[in-house]
Amino acid sequence: MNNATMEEQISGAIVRRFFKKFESNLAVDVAIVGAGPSGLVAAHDLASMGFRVCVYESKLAPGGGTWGGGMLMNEVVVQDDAAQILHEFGIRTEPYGGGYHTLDSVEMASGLIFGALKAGAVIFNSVRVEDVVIHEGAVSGVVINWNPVARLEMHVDPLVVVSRALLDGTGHPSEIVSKVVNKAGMQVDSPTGGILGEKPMWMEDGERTTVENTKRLCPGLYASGMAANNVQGGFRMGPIFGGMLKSGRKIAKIIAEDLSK
Ligand code: 48F
Repeated sequence: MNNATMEEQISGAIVRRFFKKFESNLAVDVAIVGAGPSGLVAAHDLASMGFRVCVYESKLAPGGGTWGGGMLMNEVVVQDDAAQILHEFGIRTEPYGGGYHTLDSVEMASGLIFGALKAGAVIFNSVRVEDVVIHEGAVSGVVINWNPVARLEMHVDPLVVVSRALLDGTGHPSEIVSKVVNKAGMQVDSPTGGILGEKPMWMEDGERTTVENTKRLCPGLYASGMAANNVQGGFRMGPIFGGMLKSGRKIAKIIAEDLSK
């Protein structure tokens, strides 16, 4: 090692440390798909409670729909009661009046990511969850591959990580629940047993139902944020983020209770 060139040392450091991180997370308590605001709050809360938490994010930059504020104007709005969750991450907000706070979207995205990591969650970015593992009627893990492999449609087999709980935080498409319903043919806890699909814009109702719709869907599977709303047929709410933060907090509590039984 001492005689190694700088090039060997740097490459070796990255490869060894990455594979150490990867290998120690082949079986986790909670696998979270999607590093949007709801997934990141859930990751932070569950890791803070001592659970082994891995987040898989298909994009290079975690943060989901946070970065762009509203129509690329990089300010975010949250309700007064949700601002407290951001303050716990050390993220600053400014009272706006009318029951709302505003904050910088870049501070929100970076603060949520850093908060989840500092709490002990591990984030694998550029990794796409392409399928789920089912063992005897229970959702039991994720099938993962590099997102560039998926985007280039390369014929490359994936790897698998087993989980005690799997959270769909994939936002509007609820991709993971879709695999469970449409590919595995399983029923989930919704009015039809399937995915009702998101309704158009109604901010107030969408914010309320996002939190109400956040729940365990079947053994081993949970949904938060817009994924939860899509499954239960809730309205979309656009650039107001309090419901996402509260949804992440709610699902972390539900998962923690289930895993502690
Ligand atoms: O959509 P997203 O930000 O999730 P969220 O927590 O928050 C929704 C809000 O951002 C916004 C809104 C607020 O009012 O309506 O839309 O519900 O983040 C979802 C993340 O999941 C990733 C995706 O790249 C995004 O960063 N993702 C989606 N499918 C996969 C995935 C997949 N199969 N594997 C890995 N990551």
